[in-house]
Amino acid sequence: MVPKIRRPLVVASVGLTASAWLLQLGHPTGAHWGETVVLGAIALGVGLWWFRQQQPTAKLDTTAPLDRSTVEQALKALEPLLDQLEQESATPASSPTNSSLTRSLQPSLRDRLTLLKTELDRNHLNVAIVGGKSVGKTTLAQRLTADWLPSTTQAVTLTDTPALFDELDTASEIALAAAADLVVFVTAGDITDSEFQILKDLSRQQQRIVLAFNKQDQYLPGDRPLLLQQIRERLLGQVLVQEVVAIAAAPAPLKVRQHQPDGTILETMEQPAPDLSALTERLTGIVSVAGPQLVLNTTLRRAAALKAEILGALNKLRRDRAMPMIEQAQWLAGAAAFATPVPSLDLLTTGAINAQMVMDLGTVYQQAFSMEQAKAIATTMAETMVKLGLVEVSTQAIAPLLKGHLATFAVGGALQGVSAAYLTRVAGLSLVTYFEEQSPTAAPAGEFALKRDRLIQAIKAVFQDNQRTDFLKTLVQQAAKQLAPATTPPVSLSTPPNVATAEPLSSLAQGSG
Ligand SMILES: Nc1nc2c(ncn2[C@@H]2O[C@H](COP(=O)(O)OP(=O)(O)O)[C@@H](O)[C@H]2O)c(=O)[nH]1
Ligand SMILES: [Mg+2]
Repeated sequence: MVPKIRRPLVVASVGLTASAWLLQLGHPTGAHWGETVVLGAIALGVGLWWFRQQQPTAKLDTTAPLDRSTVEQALKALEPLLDQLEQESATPASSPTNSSLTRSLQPSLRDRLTLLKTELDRNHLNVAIVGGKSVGKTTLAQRLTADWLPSTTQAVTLTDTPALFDELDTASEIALAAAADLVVFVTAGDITDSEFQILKDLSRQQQRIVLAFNKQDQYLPGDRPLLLQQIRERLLGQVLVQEVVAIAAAPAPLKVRQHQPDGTILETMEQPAPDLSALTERLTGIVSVAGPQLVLNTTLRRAAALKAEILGALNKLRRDRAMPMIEQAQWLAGAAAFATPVPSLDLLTTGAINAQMVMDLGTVYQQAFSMEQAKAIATTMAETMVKLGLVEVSTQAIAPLLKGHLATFAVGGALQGVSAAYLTRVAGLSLVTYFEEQSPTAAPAGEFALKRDRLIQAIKAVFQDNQRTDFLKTLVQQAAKQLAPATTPPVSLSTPPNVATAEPLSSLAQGSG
């Protein structure tokens, strides 16, 4: 078999990568070290995109070692969050299924924190071998197990992970890699965009990576140094230059032609020996020197992942409580606008954003503010929504959808009713998004300060998110039932039954501010 020769494929945008790298170097490490972590890998519901946006760009910094007390503090900081989660799920939830879900979730979160604390003293190192399909991961794992592991004094477990890019579940594969102390990232050619993205994610999580450029035998000897150089340049800022090494875990047999004395040619197959020396040298160097450091890094990464999970559980619990409140306020506002139509621009100023809703949501999210402050927030939101033109945009989107749906009752107030319900919903969801961004534990009373810019951003984001026609259609369908005359009792929807048609006006009178 003639070895397949591959031509250099790597086209590195060196200039760009290098300058991005320099920019990263300019960043101070800051107190957020490690918090960037697994958030990207674990999807935790709607609120988290916000957190992710706020993450500072972590820099690749192997020169400033993480000290144990930083990690201990990070672990300690999880305790009040867990306490908060426990405390809030102990109070009866609006729906029994929710509370039982969080109850079953919590022991494991608490246990995981306890376990993480013992992890600080772990001696054993976990090395994960990751990479794309058929790049030689399994072959390499077998070779390292046979040839390298016995020679190291450090206790090491090697894990051969299934392919990263099988389209199976990249996120969970990244999470797997993030859980390891050291990643051997295997590639067999140029770095693809998805490989680059994953490497970037891992290095942002302060994951130590050795990149093994495998199947060297597939390239002409003269091309190999240049290829290695190109990969190193492409990965500047993600993987240290000296951690990018060239190997051949299982070189293909070579056909050797020998001229015989009788003039014939004898063809034989020769099996070249595997060449892993550059890799094993690096691995030995790293595990013998950096072991405890790697363990600290892993523990901090896992602490951040656990924090994200706790916050996710807390936000889920709070959302489950907030949603019925929003829906209630939404139909109250809808019913009021339906009964007493006002010019559409006045929708918001006439209490569509109910200060009581603001107050109630604030309580769910441990935001201690007064009714006066709740009213101020409601006013700020109404003004913002008017300024952003949300009233026109939504009434224009809703009007055509009303045709055919609300034939059964007066159409006059229908547009106003649905619009008011919709805008109230947007306001409620915006507040939820905003509150999720704030400290999850209660601030002392009287210290509440509204971050207006963030609230405005939340409104914009939520509005954009809810502009889909299918959502508006559902709302119109629900409105047809919620706002219809009492002769057609509302079918049970996701809204609580007490938000029926009989008492909206009186309730609104108590509730609006
Ligand atoms: N030519 C060549 N082939 C290799 C090398 N390493 C592994 N392979 C082959 O690549 C194929 C895929 O290897 P495997 O270890 O199963 O890849 P995995 O999917 O990443 O686990 C197998 O046929 C291996 O023999 C190498 O260094 N050179
Ligand atoms: Mg494999």
